[in-house]
Amino acid sequence: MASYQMLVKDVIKRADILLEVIDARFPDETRNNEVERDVARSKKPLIIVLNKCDLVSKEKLEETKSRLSKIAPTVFVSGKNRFGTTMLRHKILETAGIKGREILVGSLGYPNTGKSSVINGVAGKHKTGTSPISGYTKVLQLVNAGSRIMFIDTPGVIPFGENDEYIQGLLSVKDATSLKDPIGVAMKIIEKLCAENKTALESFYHITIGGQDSYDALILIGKQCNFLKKKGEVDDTRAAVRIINDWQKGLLVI
Ligand SMILES: Nc1nc2c(ncn2[C@@H]2O[C@H](COP(=O)(O)OP(=O)(O)O)[C@@H](O)[C@H]2O)c(=O)[nH]1
Ligand SMILES: [Mg+2]
Repeated sequence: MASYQMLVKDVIKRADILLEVIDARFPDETRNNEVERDVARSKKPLIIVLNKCDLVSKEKLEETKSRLSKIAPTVFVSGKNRFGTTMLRHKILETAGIKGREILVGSLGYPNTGKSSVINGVAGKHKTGTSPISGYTKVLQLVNAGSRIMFIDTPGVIPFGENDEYIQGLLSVKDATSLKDPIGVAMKIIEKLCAENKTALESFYHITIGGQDSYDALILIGKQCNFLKKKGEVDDTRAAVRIINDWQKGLLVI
C-alpha cells in the first residue's frame, strides 16, 4: 500500500475528529473520495473546511456549502485572513462531542490547500506550542490551539496523480514555468472562470468573451496584453504563463 495511504490511516487512527481541507475555488477537484471513505469507515466525525474563501464569491460559497453539507458539516474559512476560524473552533468542539479531555483534530488534504494556515488561523493567540511526533514515514506536528483543541498538522498528505498537472497548477504547487503544459492549464483556469464568474475574468483583462472556446479566450487575453511574436501572431505560451501567474497570485476571483 502506498505510504500516503498508511499516513492517512495513521492520522485517522490517532485523531478524534478529522478536517478535510479543500480549496473553495475548486471544491470538487480538491476533495478526495478515498480519504472521505476511510474517515466514514472509522466512524469518526468529519468536518469539510472550504478554505481560501477570500477568493470566492459569497454566492458560490453558499452554494458549495449547502451541497457539501449533505456529506458532512461544512464551514468556510480563510486561514490567511483569519475569517471563520472562531466558527470552526466551535464546530470542532460541537461535532467532536468530547467532554473533559483534549480533542485531537487531524487535518487531511492535498498540498497547498491551506491545512497549516487553517490550523494557525484557529490556534491564533490561543496557540500554546507545537511539538513533533513521529507518524508513518513522516514527522507530524502537534499544534496546541488551546481550549482542549490539539491539531495534528500533516505535510502534503495526499499526493497528486500523474494526470493531475492542472490541479497542481490550480493549487500553485507548480509555478507556471515548471508546468509541462501551461497552455492546457491556463485553458482549464479560463474554463473554470467562464463557468463561474465570466464577468470578473472579462473585466480583469478588459476583454469580452462571446461564444469562443477557452483557447480563443486565451488568445484574446494575449492580444490584449500585447504578447505578440515576430510575425504578429499571439504568443500563446506567454499568455498562458501570465494567466497562471495571475491566478496563483489570487488576482482572479471566482
Ligand atoms: N488567499 C488565501 N491564501 C491562502 C489561504 N490559506 C492558505 N493560503 C495560501 O496557500 C498556500 C499554502 O498554504 P499552506 O497553509 O502552507 O498549505 P498546506 O500545504 O495545506 O499546509 C500559501 O501560499 C498560503 O499563503 C487563504 O485562506 N486565502
Ligand atoms: Mg502544511
